[in-house]
Amino acid sequence: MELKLNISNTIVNTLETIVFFLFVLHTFQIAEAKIHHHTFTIKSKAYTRLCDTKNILTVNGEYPGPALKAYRGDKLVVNVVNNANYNITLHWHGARQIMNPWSDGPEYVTQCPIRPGESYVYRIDLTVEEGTIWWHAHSQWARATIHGAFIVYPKRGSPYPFPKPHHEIPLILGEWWNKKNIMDIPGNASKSGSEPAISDAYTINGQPGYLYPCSKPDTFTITVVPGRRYLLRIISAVMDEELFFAIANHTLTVVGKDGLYLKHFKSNYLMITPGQSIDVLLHANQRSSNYFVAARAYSSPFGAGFDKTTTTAILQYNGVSLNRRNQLVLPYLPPYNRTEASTRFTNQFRSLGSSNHPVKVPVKIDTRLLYAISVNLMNCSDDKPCNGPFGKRFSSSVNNISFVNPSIDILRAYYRRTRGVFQEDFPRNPPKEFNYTGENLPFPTRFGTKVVVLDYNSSVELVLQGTNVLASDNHPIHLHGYSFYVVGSGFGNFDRRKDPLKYNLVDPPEETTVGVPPNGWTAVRFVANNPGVWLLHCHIERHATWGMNAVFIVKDGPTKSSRMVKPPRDLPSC
Ligand SMILES: *[C@@H]1O[C@H](CO)[C@@H](O)[C@H](O)[C@H]1NC(C)=O
Ligand SMILES: *[C@@H]1O[C@H](CO)[C@@H](O)[C@H](O)[C@H]1NC(C)=O
Ligand SMILES: *[C@@H]1O[C@H](CO)[C@@H](O)[C@H](O)[C@H]1NC(C)=O
Ligand SMILES: *[C@@H]1O[C@H](CO)[C@@H](O)[C@H](O)[C@H]1NC(C)=O
Ligand SMILES: *[C@@H]1O[C@H](CO)[C@@H](O)[C@H](O)[C@H]1NC(C)=O
Ligand SMILES: *[C@@H]1O[C@H](CO)[C@@H](O)[C@H](O)[C@H]1NC(C)=O
Ligand SMILES: *[C@@H]1O[C@H](CO)[C@@H](O)[C@H](O)[C@H]1NC(C)=O
Ligand SMILES: *[C@@H]1O[C@H](CO)[C@@H](O)[C@H](O)[C@H]1NC(C)=O
Ligand SMILES: [Cu+2]
Repeated sequence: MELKLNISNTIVNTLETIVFFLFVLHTFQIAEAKIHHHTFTIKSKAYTRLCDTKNILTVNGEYPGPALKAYRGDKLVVNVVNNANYNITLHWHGARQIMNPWSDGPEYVTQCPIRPGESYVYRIDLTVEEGTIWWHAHSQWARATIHGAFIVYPKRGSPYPFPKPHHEIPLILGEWWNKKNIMDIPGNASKSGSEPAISDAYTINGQPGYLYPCSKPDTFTITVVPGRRYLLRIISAVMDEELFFAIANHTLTVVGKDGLYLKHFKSNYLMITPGQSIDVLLHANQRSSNYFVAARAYSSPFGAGFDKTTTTAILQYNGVSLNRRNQLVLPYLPPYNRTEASTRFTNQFRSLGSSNHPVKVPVKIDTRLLYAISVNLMNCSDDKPCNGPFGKRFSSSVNNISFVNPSIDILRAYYRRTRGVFQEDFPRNPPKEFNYTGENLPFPTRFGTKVVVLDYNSSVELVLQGTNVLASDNHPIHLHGYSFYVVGSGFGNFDRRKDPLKYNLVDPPEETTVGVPPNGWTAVRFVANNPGVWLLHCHIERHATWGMNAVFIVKDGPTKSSRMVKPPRDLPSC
């Protein structure tokens, strides 16, 4: 914010005026939202991890990328300049982009990619978001290294709904592939039909950590003063796995998720899916020492390969040197496949429901959707070999449709009424009812670019039904343009008669990325009051790459303030 106060030079010297000036400055800061301008330059830069030096895509040469910080009510203008050799788009994960899908980012859904040498200006208006969200690339697998924290403080002058922390520390969880160009991974996998390369390490703020000789000296360290409370803003930018996360000897107090507050609860560990952010308070109330912060996979599908490594950071009490190495002990983390531990953790989420953060769960539903989500296998063709299980190729689907990117973005085609880019007949229920969690289910799926069109203000209940096609898995489903209330969740097939009786309509958590339990279901509700084209997808990158995506078109409302804004002039073309 630029302060344009016309105070003449002649009076500045008196104390009174200075006091007056400070007063004005102070009230201005409370009253006025700020517009933040940033330039993000995408470029390739050499980084060394696990003793391997290679070029990765970065924003402004940083990995993880720069943190954005703003207050609720502020606006951001981010000029993204693509100086890399790949098509890129950016997504502001958890930002609602009210009436402005043009800045949302998923390639071929809301925009054509920013090509090498070109640029595009994203505009983000923070109206309801508050807490930790993040930003990341939404094109190919560029998200692996192009990502960063996006911190939204309460409105200027408003407090947190918890004791003010002494300090805040973003912890970005990531994934690292040694000796591989990450951007080649999906293409190689598609060529063979097999699963994408498994990573070599997970990372905390870019470092695999203390258990790796080549990362050890650079292990991320959180330094704390005994007795103080710290706000850890934990973001999972991981590509392909849910993680369990814990800090040795410390109990964590969970206070928020996905940029929305939760009723506080204590836990010794977290389960965080790709796409989620979880805010926790850490009380430095243990013996002055060094403690491991650690994370490793929660992988539920039977027989699937995954990265079994552990990433670490160090929690260091002020002044305690690290050479007393024998004191470093790993925290307890549940076994890799312990779904029970995941469920026990996530079942504790509840909306805060304070006057500043009211619960507004839709109770009268007029649009009911049931989406079955599956990992499938396909037959091969001459140009598409089959090196997947049973001599087939991997694919994945929502209601038996494996999403195919169109050649121009759906938003532009919708706005300009261009025909032939997408069809409006995406099935609102699985085309065939079957025992979704049964054994020996058929694998095939079909391809398409289909959408569900929702009337403005529809009151939607969407049930996400996990299936046991090929293998069940926890699928973190993310909806763009909205947050939703998670009103229910369970194992087995969703029962339309019995399960709604057990819904939480009082204080269900509001989220933007929800983990649908393996062989289970999750019911979410939202009011379709944000017109535009919005992607719904699994945040496990390989599943999205295989087609686990769906799209909503939400029609404009009747008034000027309920209509999508016009496309910006610099919108990239295909
Ligand atoms: C992709 O395949 C090529 C050719 O087989 C290989 O040289 C390269 O290492 C692979 N890259 C990745 C990321 O798997
Ligand atoms: C951490 O907890 C373990 C197990 O309860 C205990 O043995 C150890 O002494 C604790 N470490 C510190 C530094 O207090
Ligand atoms: C988890 O893994 C253990 C050890 O591999 C195995 O014995 C157990 O059956 C698995 N549990 C589930 C639920 O898959
Ligand atoms: C896929 O291959 C199987 C085995 O060869 C065959 O029975 C089936 O008809 C094929 N399906 C399609 C859709 O081509
Ligand atoms: C679905 O299959 C599972 C696993 O075989 C079985 O336990 C369950 O009873 C079946 N449900 C129905 C409704 O048939
Ligand atoms: C999915 O579509 C394929 C191809 O049309 C079909 O063979 C299969 O039976 C369908 N599966 C389900 C569960 O609807
Ligand atoms: C949309 O719903 C809200 C809340 O129920 C209501 O205030 C508003 O008038 C509705 N708008 C339209 C166009 O129906
Ligand atoms: C980059 O995007 C343009 C526009 O959609 C497209 O024509 C081109 O094929 C893309 N390039 C790559 C390497 O995907
Ligand atoms: Cu998935």
